[in-house]
Amino acid sequence: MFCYQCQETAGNTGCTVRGVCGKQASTAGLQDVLVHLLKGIAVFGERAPAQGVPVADEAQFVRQGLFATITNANFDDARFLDLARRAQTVRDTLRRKVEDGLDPVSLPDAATWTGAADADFTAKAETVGVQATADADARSLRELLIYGVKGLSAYADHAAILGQTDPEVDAFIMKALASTTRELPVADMTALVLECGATGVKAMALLDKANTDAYGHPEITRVNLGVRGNPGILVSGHDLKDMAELLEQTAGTGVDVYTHSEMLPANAYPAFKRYDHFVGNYGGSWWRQSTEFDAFQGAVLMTTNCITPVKDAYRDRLFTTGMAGYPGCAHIPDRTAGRPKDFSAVIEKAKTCPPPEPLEEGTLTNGFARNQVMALADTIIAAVKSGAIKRFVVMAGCDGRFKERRYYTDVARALPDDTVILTAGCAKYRYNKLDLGEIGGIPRVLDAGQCNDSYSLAYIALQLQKAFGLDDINDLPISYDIAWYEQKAVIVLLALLSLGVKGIRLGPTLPAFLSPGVAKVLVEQFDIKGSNGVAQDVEAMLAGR
Ligand code: FSO
Ligand code: SF4
Repeated sequence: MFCYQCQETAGNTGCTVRGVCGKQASTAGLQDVLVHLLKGIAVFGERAPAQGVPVADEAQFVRQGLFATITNANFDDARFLDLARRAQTVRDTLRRKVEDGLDPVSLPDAATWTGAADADFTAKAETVGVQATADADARSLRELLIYGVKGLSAYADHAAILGQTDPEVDAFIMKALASTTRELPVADMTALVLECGATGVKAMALLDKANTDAYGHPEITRVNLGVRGNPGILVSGHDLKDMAELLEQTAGTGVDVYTHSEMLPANAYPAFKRYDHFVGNYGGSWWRQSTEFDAFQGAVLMTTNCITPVKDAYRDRLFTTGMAGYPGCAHIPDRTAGRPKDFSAVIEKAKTCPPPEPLEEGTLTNGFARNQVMALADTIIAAVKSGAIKRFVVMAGCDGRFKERRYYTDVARALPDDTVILTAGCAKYRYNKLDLGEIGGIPRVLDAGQCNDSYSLAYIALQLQKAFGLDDINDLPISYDIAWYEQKAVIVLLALLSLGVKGIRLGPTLPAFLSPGVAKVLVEQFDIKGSNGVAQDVEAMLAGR
């Protein structure tokens, strides 16, 4: 196996024996084969619009297939084998619809290779995947594009689940994936990476609309961190529709519902707050789940990533759904014919469990997505004009297991009292429970929600730019100190670059998939930087560097 798609890749070069995330070599191989076949679908999907052939279903399949390969989403070989077989069928059916005028000789292997026995798929993994591209810069740009498209697909899939799709986003996914089957000049590959960022902004805007149309605008909410005496279900991941349906199905059952990790922002949505049995948030960041799921004692529902290797202590009470999966854990099937998912197995399991052990007490203030921040815009703008707020620091992105991530806690502590941290994603768990105080009633940590809600941060920056009458977004008193882990952070980064944001600090390490040549381009064009340590970074950010 060879995988270097996330920040925790072995030795910051690549996982070659088993993933640091727990991914087995067999799973990595099947994921590579699946991505290869999805590229084959894209080769035909790219042609379809010009021939008047609709590809909405195929695009959905591609989005979901890519979503399943995101770090920590799905560890189940059987699911990947099934997805790979279905990918062949989707590809070959689409080919028949668009093959008029197609030169079969010019087709890449991804568009034609067909496996029959399970062993064919396993063997195919040897010849596809990251290392199939020999040139270092071409490989780097291809993978950067693929990881961006994986993140894009995750966001677009969340929006699609709520009924919102954008043919332009889907067309770009097809074009981008198809491009990776061809030898292209570096300039064309770089342009595609930037187009990916611009498409990411569209997808994030679409998801923001989908979430807020369905569940209202997040509002300032004090989220309870304690527990009650009933059995409970702990919901993790990012899928709000799963949350909505589970809340509805648990009402009146005597089972309480709590959020974990990236589901924390669900507490701030009006549509969810009305449920009395929605108690609050339990625990912290995704990587703490091995101890926190143990202590929770009840049923756990993983709606997306991040899953860590499942311990025996809670294996029989952990359920996956959507594109998430883990061998040996029960999976809640998808919706059929517009009917809600059936969470009764999760609820019945919860009823047999003791209530959660308390981990902490008190509350956490949440709900500063774009609408809520804009409601406070006058106060915020006045505070900037008076000098009460000197600088905003965007510390969005992901959290991770490694102790170097203490850097983000230390930066939050070291930032002076006249700075405000804007955050989204699980990166916030490094500092969201510190008492960093307020500035004139505005908390010094404004949490816009999940990484999926990063659009809010871009929106806030663009509105501030307008309010201050600035031509350049980089003239705002905003610094970016972004933490990345997996591929959704890649699309957030590319989206910020496409908006013209320069000088982003990216940590805790720069991606292993950036070749020296590609890293140089990012530094020269966008002034992307790594970290120089807490003191130096804070000083530089306060000086606008
Ligand atoms: Fe975190 Fe995991 Fe949301 Fe990621 S829980 S790391 S960027 O999957 O998706 O922020
Ligand atoms: Fe390694 Fe990350 Fe890939 Fe897992 S997702 S195998 S930790 S690079």
